Amino acid sequence: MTSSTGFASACDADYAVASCYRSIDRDEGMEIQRGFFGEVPSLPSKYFYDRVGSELFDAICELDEYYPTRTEASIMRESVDEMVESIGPAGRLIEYGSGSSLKTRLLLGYMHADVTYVPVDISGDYLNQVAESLRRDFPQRRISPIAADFTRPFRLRSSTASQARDVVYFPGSTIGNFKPAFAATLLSQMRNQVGTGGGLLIGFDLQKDPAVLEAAYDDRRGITALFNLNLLRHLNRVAGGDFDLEAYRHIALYNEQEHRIEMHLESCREQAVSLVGRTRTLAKSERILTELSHKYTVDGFTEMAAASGWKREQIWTDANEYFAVGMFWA
Ligand code: AVI
Repeated sequence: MTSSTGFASACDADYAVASCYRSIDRDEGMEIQRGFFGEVPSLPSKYFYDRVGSELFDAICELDEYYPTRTEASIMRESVDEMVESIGPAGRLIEYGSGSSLKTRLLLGYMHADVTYVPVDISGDYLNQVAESLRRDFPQRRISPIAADFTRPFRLRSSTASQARDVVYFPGSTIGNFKPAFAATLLSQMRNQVGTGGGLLIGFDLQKDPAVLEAAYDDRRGITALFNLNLLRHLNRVAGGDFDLEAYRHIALYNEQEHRIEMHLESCREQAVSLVGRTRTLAKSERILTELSHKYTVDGFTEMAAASGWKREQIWTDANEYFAVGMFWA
């Protein structure tokens, strides 16, 4: 295992076996440092997703309280015909942060046989495994994975099908995990990638009763708490941290002004913590911000998309109006 920062030397010896993810690079080390040693300590949410964190996230998706996954799945099942018709004969379906590509299987089953599926994910090994399994299950489809961190600009190969358009698929309300200014940057990046005439099929979570939201991010079984704490364990392994996992408490609160869930880890005592080669002291009850999850209105999201060059074509929601899937054109 190599690292340009030398943080890897502080990792557990079993890292290579225990995680299918790579170690951090210099930019990531700087990003961690800026957040954790800033005035209000924060940690990048992407470190939730090592192997244990991905399994915990799968468990979250099954929780009674966590409505987004099943609600989006039901919207997709209900309206997949309309979505596929609206997409038309796309040349490529490009999925940002494809992970297990589970949600895409439904779409792929219905889409035109000539479509090329381009899953984009940071975890190259996992991406290739998923691509192999998709090739077995959809032998007529071309599967063309790209290992990339979609939060940074990356290059798509140029399309071989000159007539057909490219469509970005971004399900799961992951867009909500970015501050609106960065969400708008990502939407512009997608718009530039597909060019004029390209499309965007995107899932986003809607504003609702704060009690429903807080329960979704602070479930009775404590799975979300484990998911939150696992971020510290992951950073202990890849960024030379020495967080004591017993000394933090999971907090999830809805910020009504900013329309977002904020997840924190609250320090149960005063303690010194080392990370990326530096040390800071956390006071008793001081909180580390670990995740934001923005909730939109359909009009608010449409406005943000319009400012990034997207015109709304259609929005599908569930009966409670908890979640939305939108089709937009460039
Ligand atoms: C991945 N993302 C859309 C989830 C969300 O709802 O914001 C992450 C999550 N965090 C806690 N529970 C789920």
